[in-house]
Amino acid sequence: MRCRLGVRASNSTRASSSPWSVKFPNRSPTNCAAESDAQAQPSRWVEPTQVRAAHLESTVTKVSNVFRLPVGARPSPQLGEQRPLEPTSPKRSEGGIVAGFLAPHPPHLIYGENPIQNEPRSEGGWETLRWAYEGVRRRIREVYRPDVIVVHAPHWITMVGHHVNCVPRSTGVSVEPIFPHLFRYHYDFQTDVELAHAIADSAEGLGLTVGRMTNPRLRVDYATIGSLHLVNDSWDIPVVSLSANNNPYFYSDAPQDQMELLGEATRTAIEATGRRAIVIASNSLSHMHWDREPDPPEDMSAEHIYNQHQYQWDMHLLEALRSGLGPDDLRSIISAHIEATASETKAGSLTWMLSALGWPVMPADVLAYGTVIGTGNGIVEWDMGKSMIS
Ligand code: 2X7
Ligand code: FE2
Repeated sequence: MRCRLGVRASNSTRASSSPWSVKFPNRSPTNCAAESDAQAQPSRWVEPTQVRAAHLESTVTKVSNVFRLPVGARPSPQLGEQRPLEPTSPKRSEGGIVAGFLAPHPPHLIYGENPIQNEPRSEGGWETLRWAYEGVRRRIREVYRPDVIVVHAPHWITMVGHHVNCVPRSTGVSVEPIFPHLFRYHYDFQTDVELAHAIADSAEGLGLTVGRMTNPRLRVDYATIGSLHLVNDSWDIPVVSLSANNNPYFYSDAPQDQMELLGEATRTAIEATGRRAIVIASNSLSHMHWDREPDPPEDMSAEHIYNQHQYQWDMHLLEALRSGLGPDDLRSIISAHIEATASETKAGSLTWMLSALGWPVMPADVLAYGTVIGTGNGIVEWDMGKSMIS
């Protein structure tokens, strides 16, 4: 599991040229979904700072070579700089949910892109997934032009209830706890606070336990930040972010009913407030993955799906989505896929999104599929305009 990367770094590899220099022939299978980020630290856990120090030591030359800059002179994001909030295009009159995306968040995709907001630097990698996200960004900017992006993410894990980020402006550094050498992202975004409270009210009205997160110092998780960056790297559209309640995360066979209710509550609130919204589910698919990292991490000769079983199940699920199956079929395929692949969708983001869209019986567009450290990742679009036409 991802956590083990940190464990192994502490022993055999720290003194070598990279903290994770063990090559893939030695890699062993694992399933990070069995341990959530929020719990079960491995007993020989290495402090991220130790890992970072070791990594920085070994990558200083690489960073300065790539950018031809003296160490320390690398450009950094202008933190604290207030940006205007206007959407990129005028508000359209029609409200409601105009599109949904399955928008997985592997930190490697941001690392591979080298955006200014992320501290680590790479030689690229995972291009086909990243290029598909470029298309998503264009469609959001030019076609959907939403007032708000509502995101549900599996790594903001809340122990009691479903939480809604109600902080008007969130700023900080989001760090991937297992991959701090890949993802240290400086974020700064605005929340649509009115819609956030409307979703919370509506979810409470449906009997869900709800929390309203108002602490501006809470560090926003990397799945929320990762997916939001990937769909809108200019951060000029307000956001509402929802947590993953721990229950569906811990029990892979737990019913996803609460996610369905949360989806309904989201839709009701969006319609009641007249927002033009897109909803994004920040979920990878099959979730078995390697626990050794190549050097460099973006060595694409080491990247492939964990096994054929995972691949076939991912294809089965994607085929079901692109065939436009009805809700009952989709529910049972999603659940079987979770069981078969330890899919990250067990955190509920996909179910929440489909429910928010009203379980549309329409073919979804699979824009890309690719693996990241062996996990399956599909970028999928539901254009609700199309569903109204057909
Ligand atoms: O959180 C993740 C993930 N969902 C997939 C791949 C790699 C890392 O982190
Ligand atoms: Fe994840």
